[in-house]
Amino acid sequence: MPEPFKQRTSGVAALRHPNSRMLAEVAAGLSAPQKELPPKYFYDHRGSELFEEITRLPEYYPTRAERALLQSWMPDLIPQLGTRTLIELGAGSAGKSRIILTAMRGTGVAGRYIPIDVSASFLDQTASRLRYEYPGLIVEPVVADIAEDFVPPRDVDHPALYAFLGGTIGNFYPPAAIRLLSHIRSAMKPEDRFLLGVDLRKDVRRVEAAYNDSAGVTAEFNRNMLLVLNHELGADFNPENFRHLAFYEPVNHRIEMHLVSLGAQEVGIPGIGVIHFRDGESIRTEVSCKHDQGSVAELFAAAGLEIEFWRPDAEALFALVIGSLA
Ligand code: AVJ
Repeated sequence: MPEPFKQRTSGVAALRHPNSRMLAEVAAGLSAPQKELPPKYFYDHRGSELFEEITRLPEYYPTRAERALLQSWMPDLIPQLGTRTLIELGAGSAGKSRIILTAMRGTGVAGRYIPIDVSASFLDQTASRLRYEYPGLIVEPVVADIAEDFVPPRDVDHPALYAFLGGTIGNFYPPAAIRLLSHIRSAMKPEDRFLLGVDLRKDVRRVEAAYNDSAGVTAEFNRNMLLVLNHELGADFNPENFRHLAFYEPVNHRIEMHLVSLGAQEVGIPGIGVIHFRDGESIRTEVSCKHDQGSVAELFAAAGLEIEFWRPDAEALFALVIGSLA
């Protein structure tokens, strides 16, 4: 069984310390006036499990809404596009990818599936399960950080479908979102398509409830990032000393998740030093930007893409978008 291909990190420093990129990002983020950590660090094995749990919460509508859209649309869309390769960014456990893969199998093509994720352990599990469930499907997982300079895989069978689902584009500040879309666009041939899942702007209470679930899973997911820093960098965060905060920021149309320091405290991170927290000071751990057709059209236009189909669900909670070369 092939090992997932590891995208090489550039620079000499990256070779000296396996976590040097993480160390540099954490150092930069925690020295900013608004302390900030990249949301990709939620997803160690435990974090990926907690996210799976979030997707099953009654308050967390995006996953169910997106799944229903995929189920109603892919059986028609995939034969229409003639998709032969599915390249999925941030594949996770590939629950939703199965809907697309099943539609591909229905058209009689053997097909290739290239799941790309930061979490190697989840990817390995997913790849072996899918090889078993879809005999003949070629599964070629890639471990890569799509938030970095992401190089889309070449040598795929066309027409290819690049999928970025779950509303994860919302975790990217607009300039970074445009960079990522541009990278995808640069790999696309005219017959290829881009499938994007976006969470839509809606009633603020509905959105805020999705990030403040009553079972406290999102709070645990948020605090798990501190455990990731402890494991990966030898930091000495006590997650109990931080509380979960998630709110809608209407100017930029986004949810912000923070970890708020309970009291003044100091945290040591080897290679960085001592980080001071004032009482009530926060680390922003995630933004989750919410969109409408206009905001997606703007991102697409800036990346050389255009909207071919815009399909929201009946409640306008979530939308699937098909992009093609502009
Ligand atoms: C998987 C990135 C789309 O932003 O809604 C869920 C992650 N954060 N609850 C999102 C998340 C808090 C999720 N994405």
